[in-house]
Amino acid sequence: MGIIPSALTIAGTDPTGGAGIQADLKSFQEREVYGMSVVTSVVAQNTFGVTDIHNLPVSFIEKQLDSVFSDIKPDAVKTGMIATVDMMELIAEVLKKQSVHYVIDPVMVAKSGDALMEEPSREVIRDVLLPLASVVTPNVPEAEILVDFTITSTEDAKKAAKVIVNQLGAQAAVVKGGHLTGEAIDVLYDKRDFHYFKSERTSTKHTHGTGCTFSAVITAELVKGKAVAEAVAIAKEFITDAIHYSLGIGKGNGPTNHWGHRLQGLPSIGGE
Ligand code: PXL
Repeated sequence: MGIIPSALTIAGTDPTGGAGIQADLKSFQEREVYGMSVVTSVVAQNTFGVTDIHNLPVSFIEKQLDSVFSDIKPDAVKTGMIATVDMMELIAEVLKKQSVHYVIDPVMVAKSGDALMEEPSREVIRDVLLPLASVVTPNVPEAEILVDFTITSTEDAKKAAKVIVNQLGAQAAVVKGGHLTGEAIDVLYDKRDFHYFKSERTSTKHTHGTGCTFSAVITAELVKGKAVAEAVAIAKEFITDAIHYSLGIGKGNGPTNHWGHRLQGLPSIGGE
C-alpha cells in the first residue's frame, strides 16, 4: 500500500449523485481512502431513470487511465458501468499490467431497468474481466447471466458463487440476496469457505446506487488490508445503514445516505 491508501473507480456517472462514480467517491471518502475516478460513460439520469448515455471514446478512457497510473498508482481498482466490449478489453489490458486488488460490480442494468451495457459485453465480463478479479459482486439477475442457471434460493446462490470462482476464475464472489424472496442473505465464496451476511430488510424505495456503494466499500477495505470476508462484512453494515438512514430526496427511487453509518443508534431520517 502507498503511504496514503487510494482507490480508483472506473465507471459511469450519475449527476444526481446516488449511483455510479459519484457514489463510489463518496463511499471511498467515508472509508478514509483517497478516491480517484476514470469516467467510461456520462449518463443523463436521475432517480426516475436513464434518459441518455454518452460513451467516451476508448482512446480517451485510455488517456485518463494513463494519467492516473503514471502519477498516483491506486492500491485497488473497482469497475462499475463499462458500456462496451472495446472499453472492457482496454481495461483488462491495463489491469493485467498492474498488481492491484480488482473488484468488479458486473453492472448490466440500472435499478430503473435501463440497460447500461451493450449485450455482447456480458460474455466479455465473464471471459475477460472475471479471471482478473479479487472479488465480483453480482446481484441475482447478474449472477444468473454469468452462470447460466436460475437462482431462487440461498442454495442456488451458493452454487452460483462456487461456479463463478471455480469455473470462471474470480478469486471470490459475493452473490447478493436482495432479489430473493424471504430473508436477504448475501453469500460469499472465497475458494475456501462460504460466508453468509444477513441484515434486516428495510422497506424503502430509496435504494438507487446500492450496488455501487457496496462494492466501493469492499474496494476501500481491501486497500486497508482487510481480508475479503471482513471487507464484505463492513460493506454489508455500511449499506444497511445507508439504506436505513436514506435521506428521502429525489422524486423517484432516491439515493442512499453515504454517511448513514455515522448515525447508528439514531432514529431514521424518514426516507420511506
Ligand atoms: O448500480 C448500477 C449502476 C452503475 N453505474 C451507473 C448507474 C447504476 C445504477 O443506476 O447509474 C452509472
